[in-house]
Amino acid sequence: MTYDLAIGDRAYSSWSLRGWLLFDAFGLPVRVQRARLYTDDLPRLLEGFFPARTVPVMRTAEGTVVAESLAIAEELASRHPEAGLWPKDPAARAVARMLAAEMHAGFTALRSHFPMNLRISYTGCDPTDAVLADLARLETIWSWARRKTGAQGPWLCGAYSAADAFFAPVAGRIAGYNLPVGAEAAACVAAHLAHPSFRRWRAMGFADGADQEFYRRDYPHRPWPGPAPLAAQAVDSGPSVNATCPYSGKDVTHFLETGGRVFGFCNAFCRDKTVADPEAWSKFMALLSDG
Ligand SMILES: N[C@@H](CCC(=O)N[C@@H](CS)C(=O)NCC(=O)O)C(=O)O
Repeated sequence: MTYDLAIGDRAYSSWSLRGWLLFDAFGLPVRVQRARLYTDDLPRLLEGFFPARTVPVMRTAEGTVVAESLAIAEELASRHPEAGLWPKDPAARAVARMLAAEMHAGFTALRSHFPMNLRISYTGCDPTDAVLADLARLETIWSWARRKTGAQGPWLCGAYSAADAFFAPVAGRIAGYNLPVGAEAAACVAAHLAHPSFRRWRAMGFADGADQEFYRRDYPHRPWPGPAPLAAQAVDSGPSVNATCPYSGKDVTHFLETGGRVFGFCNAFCRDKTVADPEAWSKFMALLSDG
């Protein structure tokens, strides 16, 4: 059973990130259709997902359209109880549900002052009092959730759950605008930035097209605080170590160079997402270590 999921630009669409993580981080199969925010592409894409107004929106195998990230989480959890979207323990599950719902409905100052932009990290951003209040609330409920559920690792309710997926864009904002949080929240942010699904999403976000002007800010830049990607660059031509694409098995047409070796892919998107973060892609890393 495969789902269709409509999303916006990966670098900028925080709700789309939540929606996609509900599949990717829990091993659920999904076919993605993407449209650029602020263009006619988005309403055009949504025509196929009537009556959705926003992304993310999914269509189930039997053709039912489910918009709203919280509804997507609940529907997937009901259909795939084995996937572990919510914690099994009833008390931890209640905490996770509350956290996701509060994120869905709140944190408006943080969201409007610091829109998610996973392509860059700024510094010197001077959060307003309203943003600082949102960050304090975030730290309160994160810490409460971890204590309440006895979470040992960095995630909010024990194992990674839908509650963590809901806060992944906030982690992106804290990283992207260098927002002040204490050590416990900073560890949670670092775990998001290193999470394999988050890394793949961010890498694809660099391959989605040009920067969106709406998200450009004048703050000074700093290096992205997540794992530093292996150095790789797009190159015009082969020959490459491999004759067929590590992802599709088709003949290679687009190339990247890393560590003095050239590797091929069957399209620009797959080449560029690999350039952005080679280690995010296990099939490429297998090729790199074999090649
Ligand atoms: N409450 C919705 C919010 C979705 C949302 O606002 N998505 C934005 C993109 S991040 C969107 O589709 N904007 C297009 C528009 O509002 O026309 C959810 O949980 O999915």
